[in-house]
Amino acid sequence: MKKVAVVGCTGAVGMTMLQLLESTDYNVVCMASERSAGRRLKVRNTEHLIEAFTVESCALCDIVFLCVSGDFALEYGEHLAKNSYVIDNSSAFRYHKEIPLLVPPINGQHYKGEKLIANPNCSSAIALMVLGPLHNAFGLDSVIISTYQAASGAGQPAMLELREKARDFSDYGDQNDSESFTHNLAFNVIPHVDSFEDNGYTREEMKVVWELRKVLGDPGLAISTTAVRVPSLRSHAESLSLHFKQHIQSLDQVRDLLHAAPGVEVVDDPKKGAYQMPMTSTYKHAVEVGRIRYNLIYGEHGLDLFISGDQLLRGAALNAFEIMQLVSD
Ligand code: 2RA
Repeated sequence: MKKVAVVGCTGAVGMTMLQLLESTDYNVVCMASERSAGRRLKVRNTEHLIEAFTVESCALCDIVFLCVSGDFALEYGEHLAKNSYVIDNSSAFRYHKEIPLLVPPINGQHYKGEKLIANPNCSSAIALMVLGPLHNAFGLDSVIISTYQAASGAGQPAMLELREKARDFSDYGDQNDSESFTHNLAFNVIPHVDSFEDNGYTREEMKVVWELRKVLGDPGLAISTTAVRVPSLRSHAESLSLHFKQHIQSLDQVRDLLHAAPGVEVVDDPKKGAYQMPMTSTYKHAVEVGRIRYNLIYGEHGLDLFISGDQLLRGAALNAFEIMQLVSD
């Protein structure tokens, strides 16, 4: 039986990973800081005893999921990968040339057996499920993405804060009263996710640029992004404006192609109110896609679409879980 460690098991992504592992027969070891060691963690029907993280305990595991900070991953990731497969959810290794950044249904075929593997940022992972098949079919020329990102991306305390602020909200007087965001998120949208870079884009926006290029294997792909935090709880939504090298014969061709793509669910009957929303994509394994139309500028060489995917599942833990299945094969 394979032994799997989840390091950072008390965080939102770590707990989602434990839920996914519950349906497997893997022997799961929960690890966290000394502070949490000895506590019991109940995830659905299973109670786990939390152990303190140690390099020695990880070395006894076949696979180690790192759901921890980038600094922690940088300190231990390469060392742990001497004994185990290490799947790192932080951004620490994503942009290293020799370390694979995997979204298994999109670029899993290029995996060459490396022991340290990076899991992408959530908004990239969600977009790539839809962009991959479209790129293969029509050849992407340029991509413009606007994201609508849920509180869960900022962690478990941020989700709690949003719930509390939404319940307690009374007026617009207290805008800066937040511990998890730069401003109060309840009844608000904030065009600021992660820190600002010198080029005026946030690091979250640049992550999407770098990661799409790496996963699609197209370093010159033209991409621009705007990342916005919105008061949804755990599903991101994204607007995609795409320009293709090839002509698209019909929108039904696009719907059929996306319908056949793994991990994608087409929801596209807008006049009947059937489109993708955080409300409907939450807890789903698939990314919802719809509002499929020709782009008004690029005509039959362009598409506009809207997508939504569960940030903790499709955007993080489920992708890491699929990497685990890939390395276990
Ligand atoms: C966020 N992308 O939504 C981050 C989480 N990985 O803040």
